[in-house]
Amino acid sequence: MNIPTTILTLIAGVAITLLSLWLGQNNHLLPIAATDNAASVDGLFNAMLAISVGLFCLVQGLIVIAAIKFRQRPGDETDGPPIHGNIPLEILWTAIPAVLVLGISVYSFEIYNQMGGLDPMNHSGHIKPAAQIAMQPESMTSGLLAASGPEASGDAAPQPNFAAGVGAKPGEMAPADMTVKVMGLQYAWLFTYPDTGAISGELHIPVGKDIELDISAQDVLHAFWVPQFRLKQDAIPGKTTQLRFVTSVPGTYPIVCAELCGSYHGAMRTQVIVHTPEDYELWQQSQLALLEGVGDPQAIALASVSAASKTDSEFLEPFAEAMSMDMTPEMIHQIHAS
Ligand SMILES: [Cu+2]
Repeated sequence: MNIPTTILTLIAGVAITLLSLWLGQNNHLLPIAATDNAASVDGLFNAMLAISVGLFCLVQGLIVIAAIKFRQRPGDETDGPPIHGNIPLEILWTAIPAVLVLGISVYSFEIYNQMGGLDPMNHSGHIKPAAQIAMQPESMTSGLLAASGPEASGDAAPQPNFAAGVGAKPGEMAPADMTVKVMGLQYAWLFTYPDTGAISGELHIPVGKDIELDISAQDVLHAFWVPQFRLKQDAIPGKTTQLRFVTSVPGTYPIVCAELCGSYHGAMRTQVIVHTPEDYELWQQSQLALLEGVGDPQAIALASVSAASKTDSEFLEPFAEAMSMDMTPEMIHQIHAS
């Protein structure tokens, strides 16, 4: 049996290509895709994975073949041939990665642009003068911000000054179906719904609607991340950033802070509940009912989610219970002190 090397190489090439393309489409590495823009992000990921699988098989395959074929035979004490370079080969292995990297860059750039990440109309995210803030009729967060100064206000006037519009398409900045103000603070997320005045520690949105999140931070940098939405946006004190998206699958998904923001950063998690329209209606009614007779909904919501109103032991206790550890407050105190 004597198959020419060219045929073997061809067969190997076809096999590696097929394997790469198949794994690129069938890797199941990403969580459920719950927004309309997720498909394009997944397309990019799958394309990069296919290329990576192909390169991995090629490089590792060549190493294994070379290790077997060119191993030292018994009794062979000679040196290998003195090879000093191979210009065509070097050009080839520089050109191929260069083309790949350029291609992936253009592809990523295009998707980021589709999602509104490069929208120049939205690029004036500057800090507002304090006087302007003071004149804002509804400064949703003014009570929260007493300690951090007026520039940290997350207000979104009709003429927004967003830093970026990831999730929005350039030229399609028509008003969203629904806007929610998102405030990151050590160590919680706070969601304000301007249409009802409701405030919650979890994000509730209806499926299929064009949602705008106006994101800001009260104290330090945070990052609002929902893996299932394939969206992540910085929460910056003194600056409003934006996410714009349409969800496609009802469900409950985690919201994760993706920026190391302090000692309990790892606990800065909540969830987004994507409701069916009927469920969302019910939730909204329940919030309106709650709001009646409540003096300061913001204070109540804040107290329920914020570490600021708790001692360290109080804050850590639920986590200690979750780890089924027999922790006394003294032990928790010691952990924190060390
Ligand atoms: Cu955080």
